[in-house]
Amino acid sequence: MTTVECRLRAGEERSLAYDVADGLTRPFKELPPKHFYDTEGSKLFDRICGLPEYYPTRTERAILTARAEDIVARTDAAELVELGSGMPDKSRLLLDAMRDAGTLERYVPFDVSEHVIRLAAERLVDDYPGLEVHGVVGDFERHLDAIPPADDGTRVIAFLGGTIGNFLPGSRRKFLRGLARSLRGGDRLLLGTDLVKDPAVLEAAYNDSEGVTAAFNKNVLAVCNRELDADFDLDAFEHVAFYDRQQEWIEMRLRALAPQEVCIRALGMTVHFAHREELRTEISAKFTIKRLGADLAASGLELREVLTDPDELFALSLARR
Ligand code: AVJ
Repeated sequence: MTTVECRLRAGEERSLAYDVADGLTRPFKELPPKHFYDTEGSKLFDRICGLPEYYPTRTERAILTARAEDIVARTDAAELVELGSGMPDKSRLLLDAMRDAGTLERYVPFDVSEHVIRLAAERLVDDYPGLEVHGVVGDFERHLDAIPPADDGTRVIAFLGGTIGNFLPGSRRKFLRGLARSLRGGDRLLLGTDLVKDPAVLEAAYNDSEGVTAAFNKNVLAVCNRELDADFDLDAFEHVAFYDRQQEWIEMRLRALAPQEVCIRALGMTVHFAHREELRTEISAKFTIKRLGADLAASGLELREVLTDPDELFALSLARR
């Protein structure tokens, strides 16, 4: 059985107009990374996930493949809530283990795209007989309260892929506090985080040789052109990605190659870029286990277990209230 609850009205999907008006009038221009993921951007992201330099996706999948059974045995999970689910290829590893353990009852995918949720739900109810799918269409920064109350069984809330790294430290803890509130005693948070490592390895992952990440980064300008009737020239910007060792995060920016005016007609705005001026488009925080534990603790969560790969590139953690 499938239900889909919709917290986003059409058009409001990604609050782009507000974020552009706000972000491009700041003294240091910036746009939040959630606007990367239109149809084209999601395709580019899928390509990034398959790049030789981009280790997080395949490493997380390898950890899940090796440990899903173990995770399920430790949690006895009847229900999997997945934030930013997209197409649930990784969640299948968990759902398989839950089915095999005989505990699987419900899957709650949470995503901004209603289309993606309906498609995923359709396939999953076919593949897992008896599975209840309760989709939530929403923005997990604003609509966590739309997660349905848990049944009797244990619930695992999964936030995979390292997307937690997109939050700045303060809002990261605030977000985790919100998640903590939707966990009861036996429930667990399953969190995927990219780990601090050799800066050369990190920087290569965001400066791939095929230029897919560069295209992904610039695509946010194409999103503005289409959605807000803007006239960004994608060739007038270059992709920049570097590791900030102090902050322990990757920063992606777009650097203007010449001074220019960009007209954003839907907002009645003209934005000036100076020569080499940079627009910040993403931060992607990298974690040490110590800092992860501290972030969780500050948010009312206890780090119970860290699962990692042999090279300690990526971590999957289990935490509880
Ligand atoms: C989806 C946020 C985890 O930060 O590595 C990939 C997005 N940006 N390449 C990341 C991304 C550039 C990705 N997350």
